[in-house]
Amino acid sequence: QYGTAGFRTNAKVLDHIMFRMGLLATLRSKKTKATIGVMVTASHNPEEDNGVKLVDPMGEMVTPTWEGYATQLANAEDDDLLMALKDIIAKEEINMSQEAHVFVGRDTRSSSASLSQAVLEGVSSLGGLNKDYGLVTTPQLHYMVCCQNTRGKYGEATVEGYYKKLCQAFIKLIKNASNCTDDQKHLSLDGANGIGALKVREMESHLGKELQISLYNDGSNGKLNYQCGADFVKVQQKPPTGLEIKPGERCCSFDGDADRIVYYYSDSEGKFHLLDGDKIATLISTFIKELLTQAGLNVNMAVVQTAYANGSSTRYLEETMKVTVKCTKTGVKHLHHVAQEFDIGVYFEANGHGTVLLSKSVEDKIQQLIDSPNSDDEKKRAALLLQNTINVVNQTVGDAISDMLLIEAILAIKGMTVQQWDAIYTDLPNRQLKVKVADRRVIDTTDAERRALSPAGLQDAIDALVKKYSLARSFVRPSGTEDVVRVYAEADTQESADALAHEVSLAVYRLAGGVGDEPKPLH
Ligand code: G16
Repeated sequence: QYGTAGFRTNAKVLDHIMFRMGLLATLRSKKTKATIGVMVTASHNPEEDNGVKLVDPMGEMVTPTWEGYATQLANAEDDDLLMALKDIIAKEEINMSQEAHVFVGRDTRSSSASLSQAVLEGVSSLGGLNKDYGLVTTPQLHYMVCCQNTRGKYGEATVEGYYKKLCQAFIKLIKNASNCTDDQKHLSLDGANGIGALKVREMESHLGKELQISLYNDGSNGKLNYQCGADFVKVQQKPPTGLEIKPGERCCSFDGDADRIVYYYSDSEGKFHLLDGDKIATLISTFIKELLTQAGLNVNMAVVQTAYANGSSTRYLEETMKVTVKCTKTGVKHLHHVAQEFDIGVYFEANGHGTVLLSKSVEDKIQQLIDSPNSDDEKKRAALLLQNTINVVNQTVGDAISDMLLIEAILAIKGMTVQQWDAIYTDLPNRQLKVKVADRRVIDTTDAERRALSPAGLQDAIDALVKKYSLARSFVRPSGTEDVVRVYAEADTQESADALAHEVSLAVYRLAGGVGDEPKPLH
């Protein structure tokens, strides 16, 4: 099934899927009369896995109907492939004489080169024209597709153009940071031994001395995502191996295809502090809201989260910041669409995957303020800051590089340390676990994945367990990228969150057909 972010499984069985996604991207291009993207990556999954994500014309994820076609094509027997293609062509009334253009990119996995070759062959066998971008981050490919289809209005469809746009905006933003010391300009970055590390190296010369990055896990000797990267740091709640973490110093981790980022530091007692997607959303939305007030702009803004959002973050956003908060199913494709309903939508998954969307009308209002001779200095300054914020953001999809630049600029402008950022609110202790079951599709959920409809008795069991703890919450959902069921629990203490997560894992194991050994307690 075309899952949370495309197809993902062991790289050895993906050849035919890749070829077929080349075919499908070509049909999608003919249908939309626009360039389509195909990214070969399994992002946060282990090195042995691979996968593929399709990118629609504006740089967003492919639509649900076409996800369905992707699933049909992937599952067709060889002999039925032609029929499956003809079926899509008929249903979508595709003009096969229409030209097709497909951009292809890949991550650093050893399997990615040959798998992307299979995509390219799929494209050319339906007469499509392709451009192979080679090694790029997933968000860079999304960006390039959008630039191409907006005829350069969003930027230049090259990696160099991407660096120039983002870094120029970052440098303009950082000029507003008075008294920023060299120490504050320093950041330690864990590149997950993946594509993000390569691309940060490439970008560095565009940053001048405005951001000094010490790069760890740059792929020169470690294994991709192994005990490092954003997913490891978020789920394990500990620093990655291979990164020297000095007390008080700001650090961040990218994931395997650089579409997620999390920050962290260790305090003087050596305690690890994580600043995840929820803290990032809070920082960015606070900054934007303050600028909107200074600029005198009244626009509707929302923060979009998933069930994984820490209860404290939702409470802070709603009660203290008085911002609208929406909750969707996991997967940025869901968050993106809800964020589009607002003038400004800040969307982040707790795992650090997210971005900011600003409507055309907000962009126009900001431009009017900049151009108007009647705007006072404060309004003009705020409008310029908002404009550069827009330019540093990759609005097509969550982007670790773009998010990092925006976060660094905000901290510098606000003169805020990572500790002060962390202190905005205190996370409720939480735990995430995985349970292996025979068929994860037996779990069906509702209410943005916060409640389980099946198997019978599971939700009642979770409700009863949650009642035993204070400030507790727990849910389970089948992963869309790995063959596991994910379990999330939060409570007033780490011991309670851990115990609850374990008890819920046991309920999943017993009621949903667990395989292997029963989950063991964490302590
Ligand atoms: C992908 C999606 C994310 C999602 C994550 C985990 O991330 O793009 O939106 O949160 O998978 O999904 P699941 O819990 O269904 O496995 P990535 O970074 O791996 O592409």
